[in-house]
Amino acid sequence: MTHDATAGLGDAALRAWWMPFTHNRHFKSHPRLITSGQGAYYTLADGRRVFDGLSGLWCCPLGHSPERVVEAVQRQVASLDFSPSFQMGHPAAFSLAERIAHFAGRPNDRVFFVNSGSEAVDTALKIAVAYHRVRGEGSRTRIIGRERGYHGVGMGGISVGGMVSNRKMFAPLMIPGVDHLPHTFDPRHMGYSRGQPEWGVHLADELERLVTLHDASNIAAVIVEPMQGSTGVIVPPQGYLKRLREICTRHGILLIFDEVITGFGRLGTPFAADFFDVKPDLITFAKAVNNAAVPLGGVLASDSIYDAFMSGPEHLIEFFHGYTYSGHPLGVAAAHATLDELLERGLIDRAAKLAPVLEEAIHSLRGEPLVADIRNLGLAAAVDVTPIPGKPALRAFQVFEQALSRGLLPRFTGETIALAPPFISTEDEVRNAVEVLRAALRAAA
Ligand code: PXG
Repeated sequence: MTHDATAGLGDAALRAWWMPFTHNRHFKSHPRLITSGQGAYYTLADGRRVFDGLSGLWCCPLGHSPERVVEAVQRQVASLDFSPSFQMGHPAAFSLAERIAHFAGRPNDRVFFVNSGSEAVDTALKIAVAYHRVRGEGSRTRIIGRERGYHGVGMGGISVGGMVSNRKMFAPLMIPGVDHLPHTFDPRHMGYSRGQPEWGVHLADELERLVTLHDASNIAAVIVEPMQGSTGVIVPPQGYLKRLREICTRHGILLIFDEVITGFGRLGTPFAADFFDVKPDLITFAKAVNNAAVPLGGVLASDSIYDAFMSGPEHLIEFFHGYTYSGHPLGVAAAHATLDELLERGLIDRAAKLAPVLEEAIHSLRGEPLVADIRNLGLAAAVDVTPIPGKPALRAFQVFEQALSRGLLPRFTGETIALAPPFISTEDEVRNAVEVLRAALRAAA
């Protein structure tokens, strides 16, 4: 008999899973279990349907179990479940790489496949450092990240990241030679901004200061999320990313956009690079690339970076890096189907059209109890709540619980509640999600 994984959970099972980024003790005494998902809604173990206010974890723009993705994965697992990608390859991974490069408007780019955002980040950092070395500039090893940045949980990602809780326990494991730009959030100058704040472009000049401090000849790359997602939808000031690009170009430093959240349409354009009209040298992606049906991520690298590696004898490996599951057939099949859906149904335009609806709605929460700031960009928004003195992060959790009991699953981290609905949402669903959040704020106050 096969194991019935959906049966009611006993204490022993609840005990066994050490859950990621979760308050395990509290969770296990108050489990919140999702048993199925369809379209923009999850069904919880008690049978209630809740609106998926964060598209899973920013990763399901098509909603849940979209037919085309389901069928593509089913077909794939029945015909080729796994294929090695070291010294062998399967056709659909090549055609996906080509499609993604075109989708990104970077048709000459090469795509390196990985299985998660964290792996994409560590891969991009390795490419950057190795790139300078193969060009004979091996002293360029430093990486510049940014405060409040989130780049996953690999050793490279936590080193360049800037969220203290993700770093403080692991100091001895961090890669050396990293420095950080200041984050760009200052509520005194940009409180309740709609879209990009007008204030703050000068913060990009901090990169010049770091170049002066370390010397460009020692710096390999700068990595930033074009819009900081995990730390609470921190939107770059107008002109900021363009200025980072100029400074990087002037000093021969590679610019990496970590688009794990923004890639594949979240801002209403294929990538944030399109939204901001800035061309990074490397782009990381994951999550929405295949609607998260199967873990998949990747790095887009400009052809000049790829070409720099293509020296030496042709029978030798050029880049000693890769994962057993790089280009996994199931992840690749899900990505083809996701791209079909995004493109044929015009869902990225739909995200762009929903963005002002979300903006109007979310900013109408200004003045509601507990609200300390509101930010938005594309189909993403965040509300900061006033902390409970001496109990960090508890307030946002209380608002989250109130929202969940009213049929909305938002995201809470720190003192922030975030929303990033699926692209298939209707305008009414977006407005309604914000009304539920309003009721939750009032109830939690
Ligand atoms: N880079 C960025 C910019 C991310 O947002 C990662 C890398 C790591 O991806 P993986 O696939 O290794 O988890 C992320 C992940 C949230 C939330 O609620 C955000 C992420 C993951 C889970 C929750 O903000 N971002």
